[in-house]
Amino acid sequence: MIATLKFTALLLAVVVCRATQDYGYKDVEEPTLGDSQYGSLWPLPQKVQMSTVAFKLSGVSFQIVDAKESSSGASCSLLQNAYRRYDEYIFPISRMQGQNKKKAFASVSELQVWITSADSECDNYPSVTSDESYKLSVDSPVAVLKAPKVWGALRGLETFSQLVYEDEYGAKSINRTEIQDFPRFTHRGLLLDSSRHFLPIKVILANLEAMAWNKFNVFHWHIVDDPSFPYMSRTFPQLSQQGAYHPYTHVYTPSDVKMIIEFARLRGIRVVSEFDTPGHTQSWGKGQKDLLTPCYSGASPSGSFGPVNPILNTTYDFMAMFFKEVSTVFPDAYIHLGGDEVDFSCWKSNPDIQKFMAQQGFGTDYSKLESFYIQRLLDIVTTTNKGYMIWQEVIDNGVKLKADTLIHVWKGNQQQYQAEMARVTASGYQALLSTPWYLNRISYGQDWQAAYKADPQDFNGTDAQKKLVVGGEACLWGEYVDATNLTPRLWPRASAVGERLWSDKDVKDTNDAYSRLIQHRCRMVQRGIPAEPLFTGYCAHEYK
Ligand code: CP6
Repeated sequence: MIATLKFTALLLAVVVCRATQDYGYKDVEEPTLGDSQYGSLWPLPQKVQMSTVAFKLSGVSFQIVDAKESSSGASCSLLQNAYRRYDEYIFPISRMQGQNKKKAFASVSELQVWITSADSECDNYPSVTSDESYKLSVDSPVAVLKAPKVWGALRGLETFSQLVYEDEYGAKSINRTEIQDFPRFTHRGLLLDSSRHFLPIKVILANLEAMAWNKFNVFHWHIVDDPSFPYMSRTFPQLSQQGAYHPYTHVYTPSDVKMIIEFARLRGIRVVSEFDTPGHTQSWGKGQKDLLTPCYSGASPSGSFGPVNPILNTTYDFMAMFFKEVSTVFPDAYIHLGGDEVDFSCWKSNPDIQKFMAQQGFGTDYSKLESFYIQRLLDIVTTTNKGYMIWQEVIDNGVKLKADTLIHVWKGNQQQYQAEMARVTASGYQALLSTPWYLNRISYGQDWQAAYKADPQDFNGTDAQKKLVVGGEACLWGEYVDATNLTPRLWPRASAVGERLWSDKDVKDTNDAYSRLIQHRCRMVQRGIPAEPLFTGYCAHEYK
Protein backbone atom coordinates (compact mmCIF):
# COMPACT_ATOMS: atom_id res chain seq x y z
CA MET A 1 0.00 0.00 0.00
CA ILE A 2 2.71 2.48 1.03
CA ALA A 3 4.72 1.61 -2.07
CA THR A 4 1.65 2.24 -4.16
CA LEU A 5 1.11 5.62 -2.63
CA LYS A 6 4.75 6.63 -3.11
CA PHE A 7 4.53 5.69 -6.74
CA THR A 8 1.35 7.72 -7.10
CA ALA A 9 3.00 10.66 -5.35
CA LEU A 10 5.82 10.51 -7.88
CA LEU A 11 3.35 10.52 -10.72
CA LEU A 12 1.62 13.43 -9.07
CA ALA A 13 4.80 15.48 -8.89
CA VAL A 14 5.30 15.05 -12.61
CA VAL A 15 1.76 16.09 -13.42
CA VAL A 16 1.72 19.04 -11.03
CA CYS A 17 4.64 20.56 -12.97
CA ARG A 18 2.65 20.31 -16.17
CA ALA A 19 -0.47 21.84 -14.65
CA THR A 20 1.15 25.27 -14.39
CA GLN A 21 0.39 26.05 -18.04
CA ASP A 22 -2.61 28.29 -18.60
CA TYR A 23 -5.38 26.45 -20.37
CA GLY A 24 -7.94 29.19 -19.81
CA TYR A 25 -9.66 27.59 -16.82
CA LYS A 26 -9.09 28.18 -13.16
CA ASP A 27 -7.61 24.94 -11.96
CA VAL A 28 -7.91 23.67 -8.41
CA GLU A 29 -4.63 22.35 -7.15
CA GLU A 30 -4.30 18.69 -6.41
CA PRO A 31 -3.72 18.12 -2.72
CA THR A 32 -0.56 16.42 -1.59
CA LEU A 33 -1.02 12.69 -1.51
CA GLY A 34 0.20 10.93 1.59
CA ASP A 35 -1.07 8.16 3.85
CA SER A 36 -3.87 9.13 6.18
CA GLN A 37 -3.52 7.80 9.72
CA TYR A 38 -7.20 7.00 9.33
CA GLY A 39 -6.74 4.58 6.44
CA SER A 40 -9.70 4.67 4.11
CA LEU A 41 -12.39 5.76 6.60
CA TRP A 42 -15.04 7.96 4.94
CA PRO A 43 -16.75 9.96 6.30
CA LEU A 44 -14.34 10.27 9.21
CA PRO A 45 -15.91 9.17 12.52
CA GLN A 46 -16.10 11.66 15.38
CA LYS A 47 -13.54 9.87 17.53
CA VAL A 48 -11.02 7.31 16.25
CA GLN A 49 -8.20 5.64 18.13
CA MET A 50 -6.40 3.29 15.80
CA SER A 51 -3.46 1.20 16.88
CA THR A 52 -0.81 -0.29 14.63
CA VAL A 53 -1.54 -3.74 16.08
CA ALA A 54 -3.08 -5.74 13.27
CA PHE A 55 -5.28 -8.82 13.43
CA LYS A 56 -6.32 -11.21 10.71
CA LEU A 57 -9.95 -11.57 9.88
CA SER A 58 -10.30 -15.29 9.63
CA GLY A 59 -11.88 -15.92 6.28
CA VAL A 60 -13.06 -19.39 7.16
CA SER A 61 -14.92 -18.56 10.31
CA PHE A 62 -15.39 -14.79 10.58
CA GLN A 63 -19.00 -13.82 11.07
CA ILE A 64 -21.18 -10.92 12.00
CA VAL A 65 -23.54 -12.02 14.78
CA ASP A 66 -26.06 -10.67 17.25
CA ALA A 67 -24.46 -10.11 20.64
CA LYS A 68 -26.25 -12.27 23.18
CA GLU A 69 -27.08 -9.21 25.27
CA SER A 70 -28.63 -7.46 22.25
CA SER A 71 -32.26 -6.33 22.41
CA SER A 72 -32.61 -7.23 18.74
CA GLY A 73 -31.62 -10.32 16.86
CA ALA A 74 -32.71 -13.10 14.54
CA SER A 75 -36.20 -11.66 14.17
CA CYS A 76 -34.87 -8.33 12.94
CA SER A 77 -34.63 -8.72 9.20
CA LEU A 78 -33.13 -5.23 8.83
CA LEU A 79 -30.11 -6.38 10.81
CA GLN A 80 -29.83 -9.89 9.30
CA ASN A 81 -30.02 -8.31 5.87
CA ALA A 82 -27.28 -5.85 6.74
CA TYR A 83 -25.03 -8.62 8.12
CA ARG A 84 -25.30 -10.47 4.81
CA ARG A 85 -24.53 -7.32 2.83
CA TYR A 86 -21.49 -6.42 4.87
CA ASP A 87 -20.21 -9.97 4.96
CA GLU A 88 -20.17 -9.83 1.19
CA TYR A 89 -18.41 -6.46 1.09
CA ILE A 90 -15.73 -7.77 3.41
CA PHE A 91 -15.31 -11.10 1.59
CA PRO A 92 -16.36 -10.35 -1.99
CA ILE A 93 -14.57 -13.21 -3.73
CA SER A 94 -13.59 -16.12 -1.63
CA ARG A 95 -13.57 -16.55 2.07
CA MET A 96 -10.49 -18.74 1.76
CA GLN A 97 -8.32 -16.12 0.12
CA GLY A 98 -4.88 -15.74 1.64
CA GLN A 99 -5.94 -17.62 4.72
CA ASN A 100 -3.78 -19.45 7.14
CA LYS A 101 -6.06 -22.18 8.36
CA LYS A 102 -3.91 -23.00 11.37
CA LYS A 103 -4.74 -19.63 12.87
CA ALA A 104 -1.09 -18.74 13.42
CA PHE A 105 -2.03 -15.08 13.89
CA ALA A 106 -4.12 -13.24 16.42
CA SER A 107 -7.42 -12.86 14.70
CA VAL A 108 -10.87 -11.38 14.90
CA SER A 109 -13.39 -14.16 14.56
CA GLU A 110 -16.60 -12.26 15.18
CA LEU A 111 -18.21 -8.89 15.02
CA GLN A 112 -20.89 -8.88 17.71
CA VAL A 113 -23.67 -6.41 17.12
CA TRP A 114 -25.28 -5.26 20.33
CA ILE A 115 -28.41 -3.10 20.29
CA THR A 116 -28.46 -1.59 23.76
CA SER A 117 -31.81 0.16 23.95
CA ALA A 118 -34.91 -1.89 24.78
CA ASP A 119 -36.63 -0.73 21.60
CA SER A 120 -34.27 -1.40 18.69
CA GLU A 121 -36.64 0.33 16.20
CA CYS A 122 -36.02 -2.55 13.81
CA ASP A 123 -39.41 -2.28 12.15
CA ASN A 124 -39.67 1.52 12.16
CA TYR A 125 -38.99 3.96 9.40
CA PRO A 126 -36.00 6.15 10.05
CA SER A 127 -36.98 9.66 11.11
CA VAL A 128 -35.57 13.08 11.93
CA THR A 129 -34.97 11.94 15.50
CA SER A 130 -33.42 8.53 14.74
CA ASP A 131 -30.35 7.84 16.85
CA GLU A 132 -27.48 6.95 14.50
CA SER A 133 -24.75 6.83 17.11
CA TYR A 134 -22.60 3.76 17.74
CA LYS A 135 -19.43 2.58 19.42
CA LEU A 136 -17.10 0.15 17.75
CA SER A 137 -14.36 -1.74 19.51
CA VAL A 138 -12.10 -3.92 17.38
CA ASP A 139 -9.96 -6.34 19.34
CA SER A 140 -8.93 -9.99 19.28
CA PRO A 141 -10.72 -12.39 19.35
CA VAL A 142 -13.95 -10.39 18.94
CA ALA A 143 -15.02 -6.98 17.79
CA VAL A 144 -18.07 -5.38 19.36
CA LEU A 145 -20.43 -2.87 17.77
CA LYS A 146 -22.72 -1.23 20.31
CA ALA A 147 -25.58 1.01 19.26
CA PRO A 148 -28.75 2.17 21.01
CA LYS A 149 -30.80 1.56 17.84
CA VAL A 150 -30.51 -0.35 14.58
CA TRP A 151 -29.73 2.95 12.79
CA GLY A 152 -26.42 3.28 14.61
CA ALA A 153 -25.70 -0.41 13.96
CA LEU A 154 -26.06 0.22 10.20
CA ARG A 155 -23.61 3.11 10.35
CA GLY A 156 -21.21 1.10 12.47
CA LEU A 157 -21.29 -1.90 10.13
CA GLU A 158 -20.25 0.38 7.29
CA THR A 159 -17.42 1.76 9.40
CA PHE A 160 -16.27 -1.73 10.38
CA SER A 161 -16.17 -2.78 6.71
CA GLN A 162 -14.04 0.27 5.95
CA LEU A 163 -11.48 -0.75 8.57
CA VAL A 164 -10.80 -4.05 6.81
CA TYR A 165 -7.86 -4.03 4.40
CA GLU A 166 -5.70 -6.60 2.64
CA ASP A 167 -2.17 -7.30 3.80
CA GLU A 168 0.63 -7.88 1.30
CA TYR A 169 -0.46 -11.51 0.87
CA GLY A 170 -4.07 -10.61 0.25
CA ALA A 171 -5.30 -11.70 3.67
CA LYS A 172 -8.02 -9.59 5.24
CA SER A 173 -6.68 -7.62 8.18
CA ILE A 174 -7.97 -5.10 10.69
CA ASN A 175 -6.19 -3.00 13.29
CA ARG A 176 -7.09 -2.73 16.95
CA THR A 177 -9.41 0.28 16.95
CA GLU A 178 -11.82 2.19 19.19
CA ILE A 179 -14.43 4.38 17.55
CA GLN A 180 -17.19 6.55 18.98
CA ASP A 181 -19.35 8.05 16.33
CA PHE A 182 -22.46 10.12 15.70
CA PRO A 183 -23.52 12.53 12.95
CA ARG A 184 -22.90 16.28 13.13
CA PHE A 185 -26.17 17.01 11.25
CA THR A 186 -29.46 15.11 11.32
CA HIS A 187 -30.35 15.79 7.67
CA ARG A 188 -27.79 14.51 5.16
CA GLY A 189 -29.62 14.37 1.89
CA LEU A 190 -29.29 13.70 -1.77
CA LEU A 191 -31.71 15.02 -4.39
CA LEU A 192 -32.34 13.01 -7.52
CA ASP A 193 -34.61 14.26 -10.29
CA SER A 194 -36.69 11.62 -12.08
CA SER A 195 -38.66 14.03 -14.25
CA ARG A 196 -36.08 15.49 -16.65
CA HIS A 197 -35.09 11.91 -17.37
CA PHE A 198 -36.76 8.78 -16.10
CA LEU A 199 -34.42 7.02 -13.71
CA PRO A 200 -34.72 3.22 -13.80
CA ILE A 201 -35.42 1.65 -10.40
CA LYS A 202 -32.10 -0.16 -10.38
CA VAL A 203 -30.24 3.14 -10.77
CA ILE A 204 -32.13 4.57 -7.82
CA LEU A 205 -31.44 1.48 -5.72
CA ALA A 206 -27.74 1.45 -6.60
CA ASN A 207 -27.44 5.05 -5.51
CA LEU A 208 -29.33 4.42 -2.27
CA GLU A 209 -26.72 1.75 -1.62
CA ALA A 210 -23.91 4.21 -2.29
CA MET A 211 -25.64 6.75 -0.05
CA ALA A 212 -25.45 4.27 2.84
CA TRP A 213 -21.71 3.81 2.25
CA ASN A 214 -21.38 7.57 2.64
CA LYS A 215 -23.74 7.74 5.66
CA PHE A 216 -26.37 9.83 3.88
CA ASN A 217 -29.81 9.45 5.43
CA VAL A 218 -32.31 11.32 3.24
CA PHE A 219 -33.27 10.57 -0.34
CA HIS A 220 -35.02 13.71 -1.61
CA TRP A 221 -37.00 12.38 -4.53
CA HIS A 222 -37.77 15.23 -6.94
CA ILE A 223 -40.14 12.87 -8.64
CA VAL A 224 -42.12 15.06 -11.05
CA ASP A 225 -41.52 18.39 -12.78
CA ASP A 226 -42.27 20.19 -16.08
CA PRO A 227 -41.03 17.57 -18.57
CA SER A 228 -42.65 14.42 -17.18
CA PHE A 229 -44.87 13.00 -14.46
CA PRO A 230 -43.64 9.46 -13.76
CA TYR A 231 -45.43 9.07 -10.39
CA MET A 232 -48.39 6.72 -10.85
CA SER A 233 -51.19 8.08 -8.71
CA ARG A 234 -54.01 5.77 -7.63
CA THR A 235 -56.40 8.69 -7.23
CA PHE A 236 -55.47 10.43 -10.48
CA PRO A 237 -54.04 7.77 -12.81
CA GLN A 238 -54.38 10.09 -15.80
CA LEU A 239 -51.54 12.25 -14.42
CA SER A 240 -48.92 9.66 -15.38
CA GLN A 241 -50.97 8.20 -18.25
CA GLN A 242 -50.82 11.59 -19.94
CA GLY A 243 -47.83 13.19 -18.26
CA ALA A 244 -45.15 10.48 -18.15
CA TYR A 245 -42.70 10.00 -21.03
CA HIS A 246 -44.35 6.61 -21.46
CA PRO A 247 -47.48 5.46 -19.60
CA TYR A 248 -46.17 1.94 -18.75
CA THR A 249 -42.40 1.84 -19.03
CA HIS A 250 -41.50 5.29 -17.67
CA VAL A 251 -43.58 5.30 -14.51
CA TYR A 252 -43.12 4.43 -10.85
CA THR A 253 -46.00 2.18 -9.85
CA PRO A 254 -47.21 2.04 -6.24
CA SER A 255 -45.24 -1.18 -5.77
CA ASP A 256 -42.08 0.38 -7.27
CA VAL A 257 -42.39 3.24 -4.81
CA LYS A 258 -42.93 0.80 -1.96
CA MET A 259 -39.86 -1.17 -2.94
CA ILE A 260 -37.69 1.95 -3.08
CA ILE A 261 -38.93 3.09 0.32
CA GLU A 262 -38.23 -0.34 1.88
CA PHE A 263 -34.79 -0.62 0.27
CA ALA A 264 -33.99 2.82 1.70
CA ARG A 265 -35.40 1.93 5.15
CA LEU A 266 -33.15 -1.12 5.37
CA ARG A 267 -30.23 1.27 4.96
CA GLY A 268 -31.46 3.91 7.40
CA ILE A 269 -32.49 6.30 4.65
CA ARG A 270 -35.64 8.40 4.69
CA VAL A 271 -37.47 9.01 1.43
CA VAL A 272 -38.80 12.57 1.21
CA SER A 273 -40.87 13.11 -1.92
CA GLU A 274 -41.15 16.46 -3.62
CA PHE A 275 -44.23 17.44 -5.55
CA ASP A 276 -43.22 20.91 -6.65
CA THR A 277 -46.00 23.48 -7.19
CA PRO A 278 -47.24 25.99 -8.33
CA GLY A 279 -44.37 26.29 -10.84
CA HIS A 280 -42.59 23.41 -12.56
CA THR A 281 -45.96 21.74 -13.23
CA GLN A 282 -46.29 21.59 -17.03
CA SER A 283 -46.57 17.79 -16.99
CA TRP A 284 -49.42 17.90 -14.44
CA GLY A 285 -51.55 19.86 -16.89
CA LYS A 286 -51.65 17.06 -19.44
CA GLY A 287 -53.73 14.73 -17.27
CA GLN A 288 -55.61 17.23 -15.11
CA LYS A 289 -57.88 19.65 -16.95
CA ASP A 290 -58.09 23.23 -15.65
CA LEU A 291 -55.26 22.72 -13.14
CA LEU A 292 -52.87 25.13 -14.89
CA THR A 293 -53.41 28.80 -15.69
CA PRO A 294 -54.28 29.49 -19.36
CA CYS A 295 -51.89 32.13 -20.68
CA TYR A 296 -53.29 34.91 -22.85
CA SER A 297 -51.92 36.66 -25.83
CA GLY A 298 -53.86 39.90 -25.95
CA ALA A 299 -57.55 39.20 -25.38
CA SER A 300 -57.57 35.48 -26.17
CA PRO A 301 -55.94 32.36 -24.71
CA SER A 302 -52.64 31.57 -26.41
CA GLY A 303 -52.97 27.82 -25.99
CA SER A 304 -50.08 27.58 -23.59
CA PHE A 305 -50.27 27.18 -19.84
CA GLY A 306 -48.49 28.65 -16.83
CA PRO A 307 -48.25 27.73 -13.14
CA VAL A 308 -51.09 26.06 -11.21
CA ASN A 309 -54.22 28.20 -11.36
CA PRO A 310 -54.47 29.70 -7.86
CA ILE A 311 -57.92 31.28 -8.23
CA LEU A 312 -60.08 28.17 -8.74
CA ASN A 313 -61.60 26.14 -5.90
CA THR A 314 -61.17 23.02 -8.05
CA THR A 315 -57.40 23.50 -7.78
CA TYR A 316 -57.53 23.18 -4.01
CA ASP A 317 -59.97 20.26 -4.13
CA PHE A 318 -57.49 18.48 -6.39
CA MET A 319 -54.50 19.32 -4.18
CA ALA A 320 -56.34 18.09 -1.08
CA MET A 321 -57.05 14.70 -2.65
CA PHE A 322 -53.65 14.42 -4.26
CA PHE A 323 -51.64 15.21 -1.14
CA LYS A 324 -53.87 12.97 0.96
CA GLU A 325 -52.72 10.11 -1.25
CA VAL A 326 -49.09 11.21 -1.23
CA SER A 327 -49.12 11.44 2.57
CA THR A 328 -50.10 7.77 2.82
CA VAL A 329 -47.80 6.48 0.05
CA PHE A 330 -44.70 8.14 1.55
CA PRO A 331 -44.43 7.30 5.26
CA ASP A 332 -41.90 10.02 6.09
CA ALA A 333 -43.11 12.78 8.41
CA TYR A 334 -42.05 15.41 5.86
CA ILE A 335 -43.14 16.29 2.33
CA HIS A 336 -41.20 18.74 0.15
CA LEU A 337 -43.66 21.15 -1.41
CA GLY A 338 -41.35 22.98 -3.78
CA GLY A 339 -42.48 26.56 -4.33
CA ASP A 340 -39.44 27.60 -6.37
CA GLU A 341 -39.01 29.59 -9.58
CA VAL A 342 -42.61 30.67 -10.19
CA ASP A 343 -42.84 32.55 -13.47
CA PHE A 344 -45.41 35.37 -13.21
CA SER A 345 -45.73 36.23 -16.90
CA CYS A 346 -48.61 33.84 -17.58
CA TRP A 347 -50.53 34.94 -14.47
CA LYS A 348 -50.02 38.55 -15.57
CA SER A 349 -51.46 37.84 -19.00
CA ASN A 350 -54.68 36.25 -17.74
CA PRO A 351 -57.69 38.61 -17.27
CA ASP A 352 -59.37 36.38 -14.67
CA ILE A 353 -56.23 36.41 -12.58
CA GLN A 354 -55.97 40.18 -12.97
CA LYS A 355 -59.53 40.53 -11.69
CA PHE A 356 -58.78 38.26 -8.73
CA MET A 357 -55.65 40.26 -7.91
CA ALA A 358 -57.75 43.44 -7.77
CA GLN A 359 -60.45 41.81 -5.61
CA GLN A 360 -57.87 40.58 -3.14
CA GLY A 361 -56.08 43.94 -3.06
CA PHE A 362 -52.81 42.43 -4.23
CA GLY A 363 -52.18 45.34 -6.65
CA THR A 364 -49.64 44.10 -9.18
CA ASP A 365 -47.53 42.16 -6.67
CA TYR A 366 -47.75 38.63 -8.01
CA SER A 367 -45.64 37.27 -5.19
CA LYS A 368 -48.71 37.98 -3.03
CA LEU A 369 -50.72 35.67 -5.29
CA GLU A 370 -48.01 33.03 -5.03
CA SER A 371 -48.09 33.36 -1.25
CA PHE A 372 -51.89 33.10 -1.32
CA TYR A 373 -51.59 29.78 -3.15
CA ILE A 374 -48.82 28.40 -0.95
CA GLN A 375 -50.66 29.41 2.22
CA ARG A 376 -53.71 27.43 1.16
CA LEU A 377 -51.58 24.49 0.06
CA LEU A 378 -49.79 24.44 3.42
CA ASP A 379 -53.13 24.46 5.23
CA ILE A 380 -54.18 21.45 3.15
CA VAL A 381 -50.98 19.53 3.81
CA THR A 382 -51.16 20.38 7.51
CA THR A 383 -54.42 18.41 7.72
CA THR A 384 -52.47 15.29 6.63
CA ASN A 385 -50.30 15.66 9.76
CA LYS A 386 -47.11 16.00 7.74
CA GLY A 387 -44.39 18.53 8.23
CA TYR A 388 -43.10 20.29 5.18
CA MET A 389 -39.98 21.42 3.45
CA ILE A 390 -40.04 24.29 1.02
CA TRP A 391 -37.59 26.07 -1.27
CA GLN A 392 -36.32 29.43 -0.04
CA GLU A 393 -38.48 31.61 -2.34
CA VAL A 394 -41.50 30.87 -0.18
CA ILE A 395 -40.02 32.60 2.84
CA ASP A 396 -38.42 35.28 0.64
CA ASN A 397 -42.01 36.15 -0.34
CA GLY A 398 -43.10 36.38 3.28
CA VAL A 399 -45.41 33.37 3.64
CA LYS A 400 -46.21 32.50 7.26
CA LEU A 401 -45.08 28.97 8.04
CA LYS A 402 -45.43 26.43 10.81
CA ALA A 403 -42.57 26.70 13.29
CA ASP A 404 -41.14 23.29 12.35
CA THR A 405 -40.91 24.06 8.62
CA LEU A 406 -37.61 23.39 6.93
CA ILE A 407 -36.39 26.07 4.53
CA HIS A 408 -34.26 24.72 1.70
CA VAL A 409 -31.64 27.27 0.62
CA TRP A 410 -30.48 26.79 -2.97
CA LYS A 411 -29.79 30.18 -4.58
CA GLY A 412 -27.00 32.66 -5.00
CA ASN A 413 -23.27 32.95 -4.54
CA GLN A 414 -21.53 32.23 -1.24
CA GLN A 415 -22.22 35.65 0.21
CA GLN A 416 -25.88 35.49 -0.78
CA TYR A 417 -26.55 32.01 0.55
CA GLN A 418 -24.80 32.76 3.81
CA ALA A 419 -26.97 35.86 4.21
CA GLU A 420 -30.03 33.72 3.44
CA MET A 421 -29.05 31.10 6.03
CA ALA A 422 -28.71 33.95 8.54
CA ARG A 423 -32.10 35.42 7.57
CA VAL A 424 -33.95 32.10 7.66
CA THR A 425 -32.57 31.09 11.06
CA ALA A 426 -33.03 34.62 12.48
CA SER A 427 -36.74 34.17 11.69
CA GLY A 428 -36.64 31.01 13.80
CA TYR A 429 -37.00 28.49 10.97
CA GLN A 430 -34.87 25.43 10.45
CA ALA A 431 -32.55 25.64 7.45
CA LEU A 432 -31.12 23.17 5.01
CA LEU A 433 -28.33 24.12 2.61
CA SER A 434 -27.86 23.06 -1.02
CA THR A 435 -26.38 26.04 -2.88
CA PRO A 436 -22.72 24.90 -2.81
CA TRP A 437 -23.72 21.32 -3.63
CA TYR A 438 -25.26 21.48 -7.07
CA LEU A 439 -23.46 18.43 -8.39
CA ASN A 440 -25.23 18.67 -11.75
CA ARG A 441 -22.75 21.51 -12.36
CA ILE A 442 -19.42 20.25 -13.64
CA SER A 443 -16.07 21.88 -14.31
CA TYR A 444 -12.55 20.80 -15.13
CA GLY A 445 -10.43 19.80 -12.16
CA GLN A 446 -11.02 18.79 -8.59
CA ASP A 447 -14.36 20.34 -7.81
CA TRP A 448 -14.94 17.99 -4.87
CA GLN A 449 -12.77 20.39 -2.91
CA ALA A 450 -15.18 23.31 -3.15
CA ALA A 451 -18.01 21.02 -2.04
CA TYR A 452 -15.83 19.79 0.81
CA LYS A 453 -14.94 23.27 2.04
CA ALA A 454 -18.50 24.61 2.18
CA ASP A 455 -20.03 24.50 5.67
CA PRO A 456 -23.73 25.03 6.37
CA GLN A 457 -23.04 26.71 9.71
CA ASP A 458 -20.60 29.15 8.17
CA PHE A 459 -22.59 32.42 8.36
CA ASN A 460 -22.98 35.36 10.75
CA GLY A 461 -25.41 34.31 13.43
CA THR A 462 -25.90 33.37 17.07
CA ASP A 463 -25.47 29.88 18.50
CA ALA A 464 -29.25 29.58 18.57
CA GLN A 465 -29.33 30.31 14.85
CA LYS A 466 -26.61 27.76 14.12
CA LYS A 467 -28.62 25.12 15.98
CA LEU A 468 -31.47 25.63 13.53
CA VAL A 469 -29.28 24.34 10.70
CA VAL A 470 -30.34 20.73 10.29
CA GLY A 471 -27.91 19.88 7.52
CA GLY A 472 -27.79 19.93 3.77
CA GLU A 473 -28.44 18.16 0.53
CA ALA A 474 -26.36 17.42 -2.52
CA CYS A 475 -28.50 17.99 -5.65
CA LEU A 476 -28.25 16.25 -8.95
CA TRP A 477 -30.72 17.96 -11.25
CA GLY A 478 -31.59 15.90 -14.25
CA GLU A 479 -31.51 18.12 -17.33
CA TYR A 480 -28.23 16.63 -18.50
CA VAL A 481 -28.28 13.42 -16.50
CA ASP A 482 -29.83 10.02 -17.10
CA ALA A 483 -28.98 6.42 -16.28
CA THR A 484 -25.83 6.58 -18.44
CA ASN A 485 -24.00 9.30 -16.51
CA LEU A 486 -25.81 9.77 -13.21
CA THR A 487 -23.66 7.61 -10.99
CA PRO A 488 -20.16 8.81 -11.99
CA ARG A 489 -21.34 12.43 -11.95
CA LEU A 490 -22.55 11.95 -8.41
CA TRP A 491 -19.73 9.92 -6.88
CA PRO A 492 -17.28 10.58 -5.40
CA ARG A 493 -18.20 14.28 -5.43
CA ALA A 494 -21.26 13.63 -3.23
CA SER A 495 -18.92 11.86 -0.82
CA ALA A 496 -17.34 15.24 -0.08
CA VAL A 497 -20.77 16.48 1.02
CA GLY A 498 -21.29 13.29 3.00
CA GLU A 499 -18.21 13.92 5.12
CA ARG A 500 -19.03 17.60 5.61
CA LEU A 501 -22.45 16.65 6.99
CA TRP A 502 -21.39 13.67 9.12
CA SER A 503 -17.93 14.47 10.52
CA ASP A 504 -16.85 17.06 13.06
CA LYS A 505 -16.65 20.63 11.78
CA ASP A 506 -12.89 20.64 12.36
CA VAL A 507 -12.35 17.77 9.92
CA LYS A 508 -11.21 19.90 7.00
CA ASP A 509 -7.67 18.89 6.11
CA THR A 510 -7.94 18.46 2.34
CA ASN A 511 -4.70 16.50 2.09
CA ASP A 512 -5.88 13.93 4.61
CA ALA A 513 -9.32 13.90 2.97
CA TYR A 514 -7.77 13.36 -0.46
CA SER A 515 -5.86 10.30 0.66
CA ARG A 516 -8.93 8.75 2.29
CA LEU A 517 -11.26 9.74 -0.54
CA ILE A 518 -9.07 8.13 -3.21
CA GLN A 519 -9.32 4.85 -1.33
CA HIS A 520 -13.00 5.30 -0.58
CA ARG A 521 -13.63 5.91 -4.27
CA CYS A 522 -11.76 2.72 -5.18
CA ARG A 523 -13.87 0.87 -2.62
CA MET A 524 -17.06 2.18 -4.21
CA VAL A 525 -15.83 1.03 -7.62
CA GLN A 526 -14.95 -2.36 -6.19
CA ARG A 527 -18.42 -2.66 -4.70
CA GLY A 528 -19.90 -1.99 -8.13
CA ILE A 529 -20.54 1.76 -8.26
CA PRO A 530 -18.76 3.44 -11.20
CA ALA A 531 -17.48 6.44 -9.23
CA GLU A 532 -15.30 8.73 -11.34
CA PRO A 533 -11.59 9.18 -10.51
CA LEU A 534 -10.37 12.20 -8.55
CA PHE A 535 -7.13 12.43 -10.52
CA THR A 536 -4.46 10.27 -12.14
CA GLY A 537 -3.76 6.94 -10.48
CA TYR A 538 -5.23 3.46 -10.22
CA CYS A 539 -7.10 1.20 -7.85
CA ALA A 540 -5.34 -1.81 -6.36
CA HIS A 541 -8.29 -4.10 -7.13
CA GLU A 542 -8.17 -3.31 -10.87
CA TYR A 543 -5.57 -5.99 -11.42
CA LYS A 544 -7.34 -8.81 -9.67
N1 CP6 B 1 -35.84 22.34 -11.16
C1 CP6 B 1 -36.51 22.77 -10.11
C2 CP6 B 1 -34.57 22.77 -11.38
C3 CP6 B 1 -33.96 23.70 -10.49
C4 CP6 B 1 -34.72 24.10 -9.40
N2 CP6 B 1 -35.99 23.64 -9.24
C5 CP6 B 1 -32.59 24.16 -10.74
C6 CP6 B 1 -32.24 25.52 -10.77
C7 CP6 B 1 -30.95 25.91 -11.03
C8 CP6 B 1 -29.97 24.95 -11.30
C9 CP6 B 1 -30.30 23.63 -11.30
C10 CP6 B 1 -31.58 23.24 -11.01
N3 CP6 B 1 -33.93 22.28 -12.45
N4 CP6 B 1 -37.77 22.34 -9.90
C11 CP6 B 1 -34.22 25.01 -8.36
C12 CP6 B 1 -34.51 24.57 -6.97
CL1 CP6 B 1 -28.36 25.43 -11.65
